[in-house]
Amino acid sequence: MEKTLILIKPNAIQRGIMGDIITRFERKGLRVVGLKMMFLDDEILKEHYAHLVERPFYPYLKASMQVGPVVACCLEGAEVVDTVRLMVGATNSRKALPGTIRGDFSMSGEQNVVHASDSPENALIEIKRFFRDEELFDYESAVTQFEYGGEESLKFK
Ligand code: IDP
Ligand code: MG
Repeated sequence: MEKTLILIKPNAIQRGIMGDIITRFERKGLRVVGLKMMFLDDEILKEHYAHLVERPFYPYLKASMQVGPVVACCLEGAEVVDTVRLMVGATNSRKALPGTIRGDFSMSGEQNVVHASDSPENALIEIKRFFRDEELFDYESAVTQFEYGGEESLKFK
């Protein structure tokens, strides 16, 4: 099944809401297949935010991502990239709809608690950026038959 990459940002860890964020994804029925805490160095951040390094706010973004550790999380599910982007909400948390993670947990456009991959292509690249193969776990779930219909189980293998 499709996978996506989440980063729980340092601001969320400092504020003590990483558990709430992971719980949202678990409750939705997404499977956690990789999870680790790490510090991000200059190199990985430059790569991860390559589309933003020239923007005036990049130094602030960089500092905010290095002020403490992040938790990297790989989630699996049918069409999970799009589903998670919907759950996360708009980049500017003040515009993110109530019910989304940013809409419920943040007031900032920068300190917006989570990163989520924006396309299946980028998800593959980002998962490789943050996880080695042996850090991802392929395991059976006892409840898959209650999470997806029979036709979906065949379609989204
Ligand atoms: P996304 O996280 O919703 O995919 P991107 O445009 O990829 O949004 O931006 C990456 C991150 O850079 C955002 O999550 C946010 O932390 C920060 N960022 C984006 N735009 C701004 C801005 O205009 N001011 C300050 N920080 C920004
Ligand atoms: Mg982005």
